[in-house]
Amino acid sequence: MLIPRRDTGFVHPFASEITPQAVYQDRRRLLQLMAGGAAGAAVAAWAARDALGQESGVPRPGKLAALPARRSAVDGAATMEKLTDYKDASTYNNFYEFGTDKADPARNAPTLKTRPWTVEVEGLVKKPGKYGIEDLLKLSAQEERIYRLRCVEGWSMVIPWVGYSLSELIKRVEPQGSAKYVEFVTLADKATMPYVGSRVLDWPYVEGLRLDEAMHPLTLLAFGMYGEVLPNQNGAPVRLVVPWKYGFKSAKSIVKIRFVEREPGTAWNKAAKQEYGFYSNVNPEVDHPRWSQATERRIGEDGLFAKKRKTLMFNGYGAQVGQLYAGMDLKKFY
Ligand SMILES: Nc1nc2c(c(=O)[nH]1)N[C@H]1C(S)=C(S)[C@@H](COP(=O)(O)O)O[C@H]1N2
Ligand SMILES: [Mo]
Repeated sequence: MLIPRRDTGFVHPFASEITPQAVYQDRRRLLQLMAGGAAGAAVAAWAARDALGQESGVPRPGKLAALPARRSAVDGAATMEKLTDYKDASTYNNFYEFGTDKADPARNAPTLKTRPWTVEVEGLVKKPGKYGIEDLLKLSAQEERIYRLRCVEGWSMVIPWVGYSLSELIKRVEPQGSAKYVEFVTLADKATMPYVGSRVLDWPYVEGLRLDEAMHPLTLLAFGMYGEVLPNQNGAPVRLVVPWKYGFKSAKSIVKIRFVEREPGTAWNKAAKQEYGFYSNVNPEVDHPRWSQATERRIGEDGLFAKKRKTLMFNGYGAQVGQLYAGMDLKKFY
């Protein structure tokens, strides 16, 4: 992300292992029709999907463990957009612990050990604690949310994530009145992450949100995508997805959630302060110092030389999150 890169095209090292995503798309469409278009109705979507799969003899989308979820009412904007192919979403990644090239995470992340896994909740909360990943998974009902993910580099994807609102966890741990920010610390394990220790970033990779941003129902604690547990390269076993902010705010492979009083230092802010601010809201009107943020390329859909699409304010989630920033100068707080 520090170096403006020209796109070198897509690499699909594991293409042969992944069944066509079209199958998934078709079933979703069918289920939407079956649900009478009632977005958010608690349809047993995944049960139905599996049944459909059995009937038609079509294999499941990938080969990771299924993570059943019901359709959510909160995703909104991107729900009816064409989903990014699973193979693109899982082979075109940013996960610098595994390398800086888009194809590196898929190649190198198989070494990541996602079990056992503990997420520690600490800092200014009444009920700090350690959550084993299995308990964290079951803390609230899993929902499927279709969110856009827009990278600061100028590309975007539309992904059906599986998880629940981070607010479910936050409510349980009862933040103290003095807690104003939430810090997300991710794994930095030299033994399994080849680039930890390299000078490209300060490790561990840390992200942060204001407490009200973290409490917003759109902020998703994600455990899966496309109906399955997350592939390692997408941040297994648990990551954040903050759909109205640039992709880098969505910290992967989280090990600590810490409640603090002051704005935490974050990985990209520390690496290049003048380029990556704390807020990092998707904002087509605020250029990155070295390139424009006015347009984006939808991965897998637009083609390398096709016309780019216009980037939407707050990545299209303005109606839901705009009020969080009322009265703030978003050119100053970028
Ligand atoms: N721990 C960690 N989390 C991370 C990153 C990273 O390098 N390390 N990269 C971020 C960036 S820049 C983006 S765009 C998204 C990419 O998520 P994806 O690979 O699932 O599309 O993850 C974010 N989370
Ligand atoms: Mo990014």
